[in-house]
Amino acid sequence: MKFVTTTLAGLLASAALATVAAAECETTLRSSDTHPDGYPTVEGVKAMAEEVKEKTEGRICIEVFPSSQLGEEKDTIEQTQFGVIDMVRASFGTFNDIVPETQLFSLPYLFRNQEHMYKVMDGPIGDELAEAFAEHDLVALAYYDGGSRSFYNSQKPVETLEDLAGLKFRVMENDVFVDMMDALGANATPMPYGEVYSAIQTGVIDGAENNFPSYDSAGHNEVAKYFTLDQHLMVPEVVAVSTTAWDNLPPEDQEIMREAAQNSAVLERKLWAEQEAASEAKVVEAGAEIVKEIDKTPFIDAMAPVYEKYVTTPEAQDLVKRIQETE
Ligand code: GTR
Repeated sequence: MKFVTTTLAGLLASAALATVAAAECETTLRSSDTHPDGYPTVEGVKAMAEEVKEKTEGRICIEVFPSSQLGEEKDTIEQTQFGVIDMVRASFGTFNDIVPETQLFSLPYLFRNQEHMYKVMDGPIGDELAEAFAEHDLVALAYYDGGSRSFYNSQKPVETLEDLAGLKFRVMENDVFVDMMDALGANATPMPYGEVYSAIQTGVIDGAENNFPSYDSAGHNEVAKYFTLDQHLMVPEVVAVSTTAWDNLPPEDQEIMREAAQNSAVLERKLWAEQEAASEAKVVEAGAEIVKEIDKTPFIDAMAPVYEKYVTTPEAQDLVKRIQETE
């Protein structure tokens, strides 16, 4: 799969096409994604759009705006809450301060592996969380895969926990991840995704943390070649609709949207697995040095203060236990 770089001409052409397409539709929902065309999440929502258009016989169109065309992730979530944008695909990490119920799902080393995460998100716990989204003017339609996140930097290979000391990493804009970095003995700089490349390039930060597809598609491998597969985070992603847009849809169309979103999650997860392998191979080919053999135990043990800080109430303790005990 190839990522498409957005050019002004391309943007104008797609805007013109979108206008033509939109003319046929009774309702057009604008959906935002920070990633470029070709990225699994973008292709997932596009597949959803196709299914919705087909099943509503062209009444509902979803227009996907990739590459942060509608703004940085946090802003687009807020705009979706206000009904300025209709849909957003984003990581729970960005939702943490906006839908605080997602916070516990963003704890380091919470999910054992992808299967564990799917089991949790596709079961009753995922359904309960969807109800929480509704209290924040958002309808959660499907949970996507965002793989696992690991550290990368421009300075040196990180082989042990001690190697992180003194390095400055960009984290997503939420308190859990800042505390996570403190617990690991490194420095956290929260900033939007779109600023990371130049911040590493100019030495404002030493690195960041993300999955292989983001490291690759955002070009971060060009400025931070040392990648350590410590997999400290596995953060679910969500396709959410603004309650304003949702409430305007008749129940049968809401059902079509839900089903199409669920189907798109199956596709996205398949594309994800392929893209992870492809991106890893691509960055290695381009010169990235990957530390794979790493003892994660010290990293996991270091996270204890983060759990102590965030898993405080009996409800939170119960939820984390239920997640951990999900087989
Ligand atoms: C990616 C995720 C994006 C965005 C980005 C980030 O892995 O898919 O939605 O949250 O990380 O680090 O900001």
